[in-house]
Amino acid sequence: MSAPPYNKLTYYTAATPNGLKPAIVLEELGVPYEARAIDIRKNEQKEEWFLAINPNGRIPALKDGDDFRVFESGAIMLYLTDMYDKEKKFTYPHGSQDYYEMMSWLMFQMGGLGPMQGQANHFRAMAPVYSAYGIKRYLDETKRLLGVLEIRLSKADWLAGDKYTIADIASFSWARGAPLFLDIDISEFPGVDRWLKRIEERPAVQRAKKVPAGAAMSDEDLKQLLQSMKDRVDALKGTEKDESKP
Ligand SMILES: N[C@@H](CCC(=O)N[C@@H](CS)C(=O)NCC(=O)O)C(=O)O
Repeated sequence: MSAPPYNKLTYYTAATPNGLKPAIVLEELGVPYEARAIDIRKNEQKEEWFLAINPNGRIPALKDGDDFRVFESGAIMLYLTDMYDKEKKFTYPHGSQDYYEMMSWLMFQMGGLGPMQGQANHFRAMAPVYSAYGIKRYLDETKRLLGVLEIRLSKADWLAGDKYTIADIASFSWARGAPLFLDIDISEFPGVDRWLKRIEERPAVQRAKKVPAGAAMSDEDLKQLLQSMKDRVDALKGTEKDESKP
């Protein structure tokens, strides 16, 4: 079999922070791709056909051609830049110092900001119980990680080197949700705030926010939905109620 790329991209996604990351890369690169919406509320990501593409049963995932798959959003971003960013507009040459700096920030997001902020979102807006401990633990950790971004972004425009790369795209996709999901006052992180605005205004980012078609919500609608979710969790405060139990 010939080696990739196969120039036939199918992107399996939903309107979530992890889904947004490769969608931005696809839109920035301007490569043709088909977006296939996965309904995670109906657990489509756990169906057998999808597990053959991502054994972890989560979005996002990518196919290039009929038989080649990549899963994990960080791996998908690396695949896309390796194969479809020949001019290295959003990455650096393999082996360079900048490349490893970019990789370090990418791993920081994949292993830190994403999982911690994801848990904070869960305890704050999705949990079947009210857990003051869970909310505080993950909210504090999310703020600490935003503080790590701030150390860099208070004195530089971009996370790695002197240009916008997949490292910025990865952390942007999560950090932008911190005020909406967690009521974090982003003005406490002024460098992060400036960087978020710098990325948000890019046309490719605006297009990526609408991928997959029909699934994405406006920030205003999302805000309202999240408030109702947080109100439900707040109503459990001071009770022993566990809504996961019949
Ligand atoms: N480390 C994975 C995380 C993927 C992930 O957590 N995806 C979420 C949406 S953002 C999902 O599919 N949730 C549904 C589920 O857990 O079944 C990545 O970066 O691709």
